[in-house]
Amino acid sequence: LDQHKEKSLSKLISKMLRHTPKAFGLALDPEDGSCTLDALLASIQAQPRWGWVTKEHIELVVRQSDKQRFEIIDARIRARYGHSHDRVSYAPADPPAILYHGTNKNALPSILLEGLKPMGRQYVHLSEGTHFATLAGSRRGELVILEVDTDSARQAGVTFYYAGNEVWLADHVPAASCAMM
Ligand code: HQG
Repeated sequence: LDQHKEKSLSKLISKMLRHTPKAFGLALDPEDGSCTLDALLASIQAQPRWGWVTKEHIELVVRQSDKQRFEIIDARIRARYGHSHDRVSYAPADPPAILYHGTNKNALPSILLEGLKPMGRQYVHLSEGTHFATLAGSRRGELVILEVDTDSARQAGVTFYYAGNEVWLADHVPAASCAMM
């Protein structure tokens, strides 16, 4: 699988598991957002130009994902994070004292005013280290990394959820809990 095809397949799977499963005839488990690998494979193969995909291709994309976007457990696959509204429920968890959020310079004034909002996704995305935050924030212009003080956010009523592999999620983070690095 060449790199271009691998990336396209990863994007297709992201779309199917995070955003519009129904448009692909895919029913996801309402709790964890998973489906069987077989169901995903059948839905991919049914797409024009994607008939050549095999289960090994999907496993390769899952394994190679720089940000561990997906996970396969017991022949079921799901996106670990990144969903649009109402797709997956996570158990609340205790975060480290500081989490990072990567964003861009243009979004900063609005974030410092109203805090971090999920925008088009189900949750705000945060990470334990700056690597993930850097990748996320570098996508749309000049990178800015924010430090989130999770204790103060929790005192303000924010619940944090762990999505695995250093990624944390929250419904909202007040501006008062965000500081520029
Ligand atoms: C910003 C991708 C204005 C926020 C990434 C971000 C990540 C505000 C953008 C994962 C705001 C939303 C998630 C406010 C937040 N005013 N802008 N009040 N609050 N924002 O893509 O965190 O590669 O929905 O800073 O790399 O960037 O697709 O969220 O810039 O891992 O796997 O609004 O998705 O992963 O953008 O990215 P997004 P995100 P994949």
